[in-house]
Amino acid sequence: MVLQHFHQTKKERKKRFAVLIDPDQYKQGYLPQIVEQAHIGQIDYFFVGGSLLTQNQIHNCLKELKQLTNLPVIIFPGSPNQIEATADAIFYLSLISGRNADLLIGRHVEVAPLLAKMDIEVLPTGYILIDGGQPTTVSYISNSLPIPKDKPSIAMATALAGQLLGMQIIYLDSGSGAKNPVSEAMIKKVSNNIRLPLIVGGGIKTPEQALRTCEAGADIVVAGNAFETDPELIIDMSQAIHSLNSFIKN
Ligand code: 1GP
Repeated sequence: MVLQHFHQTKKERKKRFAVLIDPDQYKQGYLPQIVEQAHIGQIDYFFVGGSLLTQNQIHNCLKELKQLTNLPVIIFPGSPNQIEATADAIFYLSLISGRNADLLIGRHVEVAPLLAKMDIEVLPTGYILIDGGQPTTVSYISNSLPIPKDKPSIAMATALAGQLLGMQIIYLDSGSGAKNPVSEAMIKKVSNNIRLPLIVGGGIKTPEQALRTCEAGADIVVAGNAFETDPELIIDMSQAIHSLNSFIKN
């Protein structure tokens, strides 16, 4: 079970790495290359999805990915049409940094009966969008205001509210392709105040940034954009993140 693995990660103070695959990048020969690097680098999870998909490839992408790997594949959905039973789990994302009712609860109501019948693990997730220095697809498409990057207290209060509402995971994101990743001060403030597994992503382009993200308190780091031009970076980033695990005593 994915959620159990996330909670165990937090409990044991381990660090995990997820590679995000954008189904719009999917074409013949794309996945084997990414998966090979991911296996060599011993990543922990694949996330699949995007805030706006234009190529109608998520079905084919997930099907091929499941054939290529035994690692957990988790849908990171931008909209209800990204729900597929082929994945192991799906983030049930509530955009708690925004005030767009549709993304707080509306779409969830629409898909709940479908999800309840599907054989897929549903991960109740408080999704918090942080200003990454310029508008991203997710900030535009979600029609919501990201939390200012220099306001860690707002991020902390938002994450705590998510925890009190019973969400099981907090996802801090500056959006795919963001200019700046979430700041260490903000990650620290959030992770010091919650007991839930914390996923952090958006604009992480180097192993050093990934390492700093973990050191600041992220339990799981996610990156995707940077690998579209340089798949081999997956190995270096994964090694940087996992290097911390040897120093962590249970
Ligand atoms: C997006 O956090 C993820 O939700 C990954 O961002 O594609 O910028 O690595 P990048």
